[in-house]
Amino acid sequence: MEAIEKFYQGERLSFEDGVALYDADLFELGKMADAIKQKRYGKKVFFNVNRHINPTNICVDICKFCGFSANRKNPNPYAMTHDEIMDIVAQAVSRDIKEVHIVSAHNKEVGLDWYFDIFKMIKAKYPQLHIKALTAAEIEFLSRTYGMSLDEVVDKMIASGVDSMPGGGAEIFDEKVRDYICKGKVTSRQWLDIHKKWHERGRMSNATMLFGHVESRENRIDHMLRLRDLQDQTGGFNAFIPLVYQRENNYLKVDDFPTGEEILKTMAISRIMLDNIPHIKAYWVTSTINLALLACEFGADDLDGTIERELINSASGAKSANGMALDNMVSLVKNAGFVPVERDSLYNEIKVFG
Ligand code: V47
Repeated sequence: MEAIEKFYQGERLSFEDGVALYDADLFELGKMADAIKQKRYGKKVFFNVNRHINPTNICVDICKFCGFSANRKNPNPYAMTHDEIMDIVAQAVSRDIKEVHIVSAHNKEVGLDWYFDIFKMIKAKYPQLHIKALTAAEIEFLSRTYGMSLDEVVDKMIASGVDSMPGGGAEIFDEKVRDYICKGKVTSRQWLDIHKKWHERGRMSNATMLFGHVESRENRIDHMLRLRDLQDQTGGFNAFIPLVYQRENNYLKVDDFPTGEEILKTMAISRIMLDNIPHIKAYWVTSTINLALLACEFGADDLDGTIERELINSASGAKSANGMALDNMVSLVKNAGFVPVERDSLYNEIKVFG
């Protein structure tokens, strides 16, 4: 196959090459992706000791795939107080977490300061803690709701103590699919523009892709290439995270779900196509830990983290609500034949579990 020959000649692959790779043998793709991974990181598999916090599920936007936001199917609206959030952070800090990952729904009732005071309070009390918070979708919502420019919101994040941006809200960039699954929220162009603004301020972020629903293979490659183009300009993405679609409690009905083979191919192809993004995260929450560990033989090098509590993907069926204990994470990674490495949010190594 021409795409494979180009790969071994060290050439950058095109859109057509990326689509063609899906017809290659899974193990051939695995060999290619693993070669990249091993050259960069050997047998290391990274993870973070972190706490995910989802402070509210009340949302003005409607995404068909979302089982988290309060709606007719899921009528349990909540918005945490700052005291409740600080209690969660205090308990997590006592367990030596290094990062809080804070993602909310688009809640008009709580006010602008409710969002930013969360970060200010955490940073004031725990300056050493890395705050990864506000997806591009939340940033666009705040800009739209409070008449602020995207630049103003981004500057306010930095002034409030946010260190890096998570990759959520990217879904699928193809405008037709995006209109079908999440019309009305951040557009693809805005998503990329917001990350560009963030990178231009010297900050790092991640990028996700929600796959395994109504999108095509072509849509996935197009998504990856839009990210690769931005990364060529800014170098600000740390990790690419393919999120496997979870199907429960939502309004996006899908007949065919991706097989394990399709998921692993997507992981491997993302490692091959995204030659300029350092890390590929196999997010165990949406792929299951077993498949995530297997994905580490197909180009992935990172598992996200211990998480402690997760509400967005588990609302749609992922078995991740209570996170994973550190010991468990370490022994699973070791048993799979890898070297577990605890990292910080910017991928500096904290501890190698030899
Ligand atoms: O933006 C929502 C996705 C994302 C479903 O940056 C769903 O390190 C699957 O972005 N099935 C939030 N996915 C999670 C996220 C994330 C997770 C881990 C690490 C990082 C990072 C970012 O979850 C949303 C949306 O794309 N999502 N519903 C669903 N039914």
